[in-house]
Formats: sequence, C-alpha cells, structure tokens
Amino acid sequence: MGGVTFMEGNPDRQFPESRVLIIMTGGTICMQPSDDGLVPMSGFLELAMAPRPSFNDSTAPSTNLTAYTKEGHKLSLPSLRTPTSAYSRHIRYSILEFSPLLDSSSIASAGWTDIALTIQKNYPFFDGFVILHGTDSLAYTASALSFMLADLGKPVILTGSQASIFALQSDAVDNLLGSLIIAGTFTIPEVCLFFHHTLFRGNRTTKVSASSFEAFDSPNADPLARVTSLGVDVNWGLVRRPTRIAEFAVTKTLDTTHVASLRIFPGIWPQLVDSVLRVPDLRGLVLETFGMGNAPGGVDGHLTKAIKQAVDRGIVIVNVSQCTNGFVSPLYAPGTALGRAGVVFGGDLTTEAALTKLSYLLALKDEGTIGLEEVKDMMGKSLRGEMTELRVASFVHPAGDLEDDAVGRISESDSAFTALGYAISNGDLRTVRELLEGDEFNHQLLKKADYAGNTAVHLAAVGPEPEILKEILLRGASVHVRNRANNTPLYLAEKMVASGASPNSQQCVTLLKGAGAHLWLENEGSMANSRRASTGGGGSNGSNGDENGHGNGIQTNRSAGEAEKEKASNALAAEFTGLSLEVETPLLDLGPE
Ligand code: ASN
Repeated sequence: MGGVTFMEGNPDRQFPESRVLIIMTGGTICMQPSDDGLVPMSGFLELAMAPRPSFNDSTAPSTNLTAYTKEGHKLSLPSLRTPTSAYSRHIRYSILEFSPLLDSSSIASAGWTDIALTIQKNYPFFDGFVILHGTDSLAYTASALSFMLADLGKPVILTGSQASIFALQSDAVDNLLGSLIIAGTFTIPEVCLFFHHTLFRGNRTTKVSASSFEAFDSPNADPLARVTSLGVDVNWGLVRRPTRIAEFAVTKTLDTTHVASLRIFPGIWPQLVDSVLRVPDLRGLVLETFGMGNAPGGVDGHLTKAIKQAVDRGIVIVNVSQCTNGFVSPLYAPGTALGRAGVVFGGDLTTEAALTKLSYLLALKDEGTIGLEEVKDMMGKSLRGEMTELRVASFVHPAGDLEDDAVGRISESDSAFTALGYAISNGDLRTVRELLEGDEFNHQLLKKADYAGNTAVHLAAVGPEPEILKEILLRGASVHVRNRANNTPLYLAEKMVASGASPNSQQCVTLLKGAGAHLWLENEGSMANSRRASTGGGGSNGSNGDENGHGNGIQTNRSAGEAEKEKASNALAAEFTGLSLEVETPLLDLGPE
C-alpha cells in the first residue's frame, strides 16, 4: 500500500503506518448540546479522538501531516495514530474540517463538490479517506460521490452516527474506528458507507431507520465487508476492480437542480404528474412505481400520455421500484405502457442512486461529453456497481470469467434465465440462441420459471419475435406449463392478439397450437368473448364455445358476483405475471404437473 512509512526511532517501528485523511462535514457524530439544541462543533480531533486510547496511541511521536484544501492551499494538520491494529499496522490520520459544519439535511450538490475536490487534492498523499457526515442524506452523498469519483483506486468511506460521539451511549466510536481501520488497511477502490459493523457499496445504500444503530442497508447488494470479533471479513469477490487503464478523475458538479423524483400512488392525478413534468427546465424524473415497475394505466391512459409527451420533449424518465428489495423487471418493461412511452428501465437502482446518477449524466451532457441517447443508455448500465446489470455474454463463459460482481451474487442459472427473458422481450434471437447453446444450459433454462411462474415459452409467447418462440419450442420446451396464475403460454398469446398490442401475436398463437397447445376448456368461452369484444363483436350473450366448437357446457353469462371475482382474479394475474392480462382461470389445484 502506498504511503506506508516506518517511524524512525519509534519503539513500534516494525509496524507500518498508513495514512488516512478524515474529512469532517458535520452531522450528529460531532454534535454537542447548545442553546439552539444539538449543533455540530469543530475541534473533533482534540475533543473526541485524542482522549480515546483506541484512536490515540499516546506512545507515538506527535507529527503534523501535509494536506490540501479543496482550492489547493497547503495545510499542516496535527495528526494522531491508532494503536497497532489486528493487521499489524497503525493508522495515522488528520482531520480536515469543513466550515461551516452542517446537519446533513442541509447538504446540497455544492457540498459534494467540496468533498470530491478535497479528495482529489489530497489523493496522492493518503492511503484512504473517511468522510464524516450526517446520516440523513448520507446515502445520497455516497451515491453522488461514487459517480463523481471516476477510476478511484483508494477507499473512500463515508460514515456518521445516530448518536453524538459525546453521548454516553453512542454508535460513533464503532463506526469511526471501523471506517478508519478499513480505509487504512484494505485497498477497496470504491465509495463505501460503513455503519453498524458493515461496509456497504455506497451507491447501493438507503437509510432504513431513523433511530436504530442499524440505520443503513443495501437491499439489493451484499455488504462488501463485515467487522467481526476476528477482524474485518472482506468479501473480495464483490469488490470492484479497475477494468481499464485510467487515472483517477473527478467530475466537479452534478446537476441536481433540474431533476425530481415522484412516487406513484393509487389514484394519483395524471394532471399532477403532467404539471411536475412541465416544471420549467425539468430535465429528468425518477418515477417510483409499484412492484416490478407498474403504474396505474388509467381508464383513459392520461398518465401514460403525460409521460410519453414529456419523454418526447426530451425529459429522461427513469422507472425505479417503490419496493426496497427487487427491481423493475427488464422482462416486462418493454411491453408495458411505461416502457412503450420511452421510460428508462432503472433495474434495482435505489432512488438515491437513480437521482444522483441522473444528475451526474445530465452534467456530463452539459459538458458536451455525452448526448441525450447516451444519458438514457447509461442510466440502464452499471457505471459504478450501482445496479445489477445483466451481462448476457458473461453467462456463456466459465464462472471464473464473470466480471460483474453483482451478477456473481445471483446464482448462475437464475441470472442466465433473467438474461434469457431480457433477450426474449427484446426480440434478440441471436442472444437467445447463444444462451440456449450447450446441453446443460438448454436443459436447465427451459425448465426454469420466474417469480410468477412464467417459463421461457410464456415470455416468448408475448414477446415481439415469433422466431424466438419457434427456437424455444424446437429445443423441446413444453407448451403446457402453467404459471402461478394458471395461465398457459397460449392463453397469454391469445390475450395479446385480443388486445391488438403486438402485430406478431397471431403467429405465436399459430405456432403454439401447432405444437399442441390448447386453451383450458373453461376458458374457451371467455377467450372467444374477448376476441369478439376486441373486434367490436359484442359477445356477452352467454353462448357456449368458441369458433372451434369447443367449450360445451361453459357458462359465459356471469353474475355480478362472478364478474367481481374475475376482476379480483385479473388483479391477481397482473401481479403474478407482471402483465396486464386477465387470469385464465381462478386458481385451480393442478395436481402434479
Ligand atoms: N440530522 C442528522 C444529520 O443528518 C442526523 C444524523 O447524523 N444522525 O446530520
């Protein structure tokens, strides 16, 4: 590790020192009571750290460290060092305090610029950086910095605490000491957030508790490290590694003034969404949608219309899920109204990461580095490990070749199936073929289903490319498997035909029927009705059977109660399939498949 020094004449000289710069921005960690309540206080090194033996090896000679302000002015800062750590190393550190110190609820992008520039100016002189910061906006700052600091080669660890370091019962000492030791010991070249014994990738985090010491989580990414009684357990498999030859560089500003986030809720007024989207100079919106990326369609489609018009005006709209865990499904995004309106699929981005990433990309656009299409394209790609990116090509290589840490988290076959679904919904026949190449994958993937029980055949049946369905069927996939809403691929394809949503659906129906698919008897009547309805043919006369003459004995005249039941089933189906399709039958006991 660069910067390791041996102290001449020091009795402990066999143990090296690493150097860490602590940048103090404020937050509860440094707050003390005043007439105005708790306020951040300066003098943290002397008041909070020097008196504590775990932060101050008093046998060490006192020495000053050279550091630089964000403007590049040279400073000589007093330093302390820790006693020898379990890694046979001392961490020597100084603190650079910002002025004024802030409650983090007041931090804005100018504060992020100050932090980024301070790191840049001091980068060659320290092994790592610890940023002390309030917890309220900590996840935003961690996300923002992850984008601003490109080709980072040293650890930048943000931390804070729920209680002041001056309080009797506080998490401050643990959080600070853990951050300091990790930043001075391990070359984790990422912007991280350390809290409650856990090191997270910063741009995956969110504040989950207002009061608990376990205040942060990264619901879609495993922690990078944990501190245990035995030391620091780093999950090196997840830690990002440089993938190109490039020097550390800083993007100085983010455009936070032209972005917004909006949480969809049942009954949201389309005009309200439209008004937000018409705020002068708005350039980007993070839309927090339901579940896997759904939004109310509305009877008249006004909401999607407002969204589509905004996309046409050049506003980048990113779809992220309101759910803490999980992602906006790439399997369904292109087929949904939002997908068709041009909303960008945000995968498993947190809102914090989505907003700051959008601000970062819009700033790059202002610089002229990238254009609008690249902003949209990059929103859907992992730049700093902030989202689980589906790298289709990875799956056909041996596991050792997997580059993306996030992909590595998911079991290989789950990932491959997700990639397959993605390729199917994109109509990408070549990738589908690549993924299905090889006996083992072929066998596994065609048996797999997603959370809603949809197999590759279900997905292809509603996909844009009948050739893909043919490919899958020719490889031996069953047309008879039903998903969790009891729907067969044929039923879904028939519904697509009835809705008129995809011009190629009839070919899928023909293919499926050619492969032996059939509707379940009890559905044939309702299918025939929906076909007639879609062609303006009425069809509520309760006649039995469809044009094939099937369906004898099927009651299609429904009581109000039954209609209600069907409505509920439809909602259930939409939830299970992620598609706005009706349920084929109420849930049945299928018996063994
Ligand atoms: N309001 C404080 C802040 O964000 C909360 C904290 O640090 N625990 O600065």
